Amino acid sequence: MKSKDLAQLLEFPIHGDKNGKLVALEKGADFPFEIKRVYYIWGTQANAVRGRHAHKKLEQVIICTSGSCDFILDNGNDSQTFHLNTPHQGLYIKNNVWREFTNFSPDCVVMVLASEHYNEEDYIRDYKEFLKNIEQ
Ligand code: T46
Repeated sequence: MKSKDLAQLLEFPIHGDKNGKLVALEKGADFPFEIKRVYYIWGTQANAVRGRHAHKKLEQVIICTSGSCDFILDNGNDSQTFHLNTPHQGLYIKNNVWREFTNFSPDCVVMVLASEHYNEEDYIRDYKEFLKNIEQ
């Protein structure tokens, strides 16, 4: 990972033959944390903008299992856009990174593997508060 990278693109091994492809994710070498929650997002309007928040503690791996979308990440100093368009890659986003995601293809399905249970108190939904938090 380059030092300026705001997230890491994980490449998952593909088990495949002429009958199709399969990716298996297990706790351990292939995966950066113990998965406590899985959720997925679909049926999103092309120009919708989701996210617009950061997390205090939560880490996530984001997989675009179908179609494509863009993740725009911001650490208060730099911004970086990741185009997700394949199920064999996962975008590993640690805590304290502001994220927005948009530019959804009609068939886009985003699956998220999360290190923590859902907790609204872990969200920072105000950008000014996010900047204040990362200065501390
Ligand atoms: C991120 C992107 C990819 C729950 O009840 N449980 C959950 O586990 C989640 C994630 C959400 N919700 C409820 C809370 C809100 O009423 O679903 C609604 C939308 O949630 P949120 O604003 O978190 O959705 P997104 O799509 O803007 O963002 C989510 C994650 O929060 C975020 O960390 O990276 O998906």
